[in-house]
Amino acid sequence: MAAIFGAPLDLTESFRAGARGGPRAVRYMSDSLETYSPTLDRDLEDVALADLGDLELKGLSVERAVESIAEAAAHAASAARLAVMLGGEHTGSLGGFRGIKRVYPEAVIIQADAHLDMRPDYAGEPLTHATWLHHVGEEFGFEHVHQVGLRSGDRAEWRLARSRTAWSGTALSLPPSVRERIGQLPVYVSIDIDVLDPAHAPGTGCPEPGGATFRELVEFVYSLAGLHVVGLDVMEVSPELDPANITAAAAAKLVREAVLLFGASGPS
Ligand SMILES: [Mn+2]
Repeated sequence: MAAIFGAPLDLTESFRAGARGGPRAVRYMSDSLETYSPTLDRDLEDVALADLGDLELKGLSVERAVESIAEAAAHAASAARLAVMLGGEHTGSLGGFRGIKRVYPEAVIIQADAHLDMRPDYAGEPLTHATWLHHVGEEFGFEHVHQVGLRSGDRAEWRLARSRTAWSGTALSLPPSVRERIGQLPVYVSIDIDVLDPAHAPGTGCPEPGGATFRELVEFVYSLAGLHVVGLDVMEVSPELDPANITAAAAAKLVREAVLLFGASGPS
């Protein structure tokens, strides 16, 4: 079983806003998808799927909104084998991981992102989509942080990532030794859609050239089969920047494959 909720957070974008429209756009584009995945030979019709709707975050401070997301993520992870969050700006993933930690205290995080998101603050603001992972590190330990697909950050972020995290790499893959250390610990996967090349995901606040194709990203998700993935998010879809909805289509298909891979009962 999988439980999905939307977190249309859009308070701290550093460049272009619009991620509040992400959950709605991803649901809309999911209508064009088949329920059957030929790669996985599984069908959504065989998976119990609960859509818990979108959180009402309007008018909340970023701290209150993140806490509200944490409650929703904990609820979803308690109710289902897989909790899925549709963003919304990436700051919401601090709430997503907090909520997962309440249900699975041993959980680790794997972030797929163009950006390190490890600044201690951004333009004087402590909690933004450029700093949320620093908060994760401070609250839960940087040794629980794994990052892939990286290609943008300032010098201090790279230094912090290289010296303190379990893994921070430019490739969209985890080395076998890192994967072995994760073992069967519960895993939260956080996907910033900007890990994709802007050609594959133009609708996002901070596009960063030199990224992955959709096929490479979905192959990365498939490569996580065998890990105990209990939570997943797809963040930073900003549909107003992408009238063709390429970005939301990519996010919707990623979610379908993840739900079929990690949310189906039986061995995964
Ligand atoms: Mn990013």
